[in-house]
Amino acid sequence: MVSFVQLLVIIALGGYGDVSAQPSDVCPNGWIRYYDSCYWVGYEQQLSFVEAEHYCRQHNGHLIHVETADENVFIVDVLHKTKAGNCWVGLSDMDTEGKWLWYGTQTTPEYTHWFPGEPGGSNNEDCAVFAAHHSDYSWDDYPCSTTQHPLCEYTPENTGIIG
Ligand SMILES: [Ca+2]
Ligand SMILES: [Ca+2]
Repeated sequence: MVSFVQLLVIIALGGYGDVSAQPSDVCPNGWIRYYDSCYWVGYEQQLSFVEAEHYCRQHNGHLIHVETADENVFIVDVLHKTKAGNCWVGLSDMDTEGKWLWYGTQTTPEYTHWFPGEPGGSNNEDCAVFAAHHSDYSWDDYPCSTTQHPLCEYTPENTGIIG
């Protein structure tokens, strides 16, 4: 056990890294923290996929890359609580039909949460959304030119290190 005084010293020295860092220390105002990332849902914006990515980059982020089931569960919980409409997932097969890649890094997803039967839209539907009409916001492929809410992810450097 760490005594209260020891804990104060540890906090004062920043010795506990992530543990002593509160979300407000790491994420920009209004962004939500989950592990090493910060998230922002553009509830006021409805943008095409590329416009949405641009919007996120203006805020030092990118459209969300969902690496794990835990990350999906976390963000879906946020979408449920806020009754969000469709939001873009930063996942696209616009370069090669059927080859879905995280946009920007062009990496192959290890985790996806497609609705059963999706993606099914062929060449017309090359961008992924958290689909609000599915009870668990599982993913559908939509035309990239449709307008949906941006859902940005930002990973601060030196997460948890203060000063
Ligand atoms: Ca992520
Ligand atoms: Ca497609």
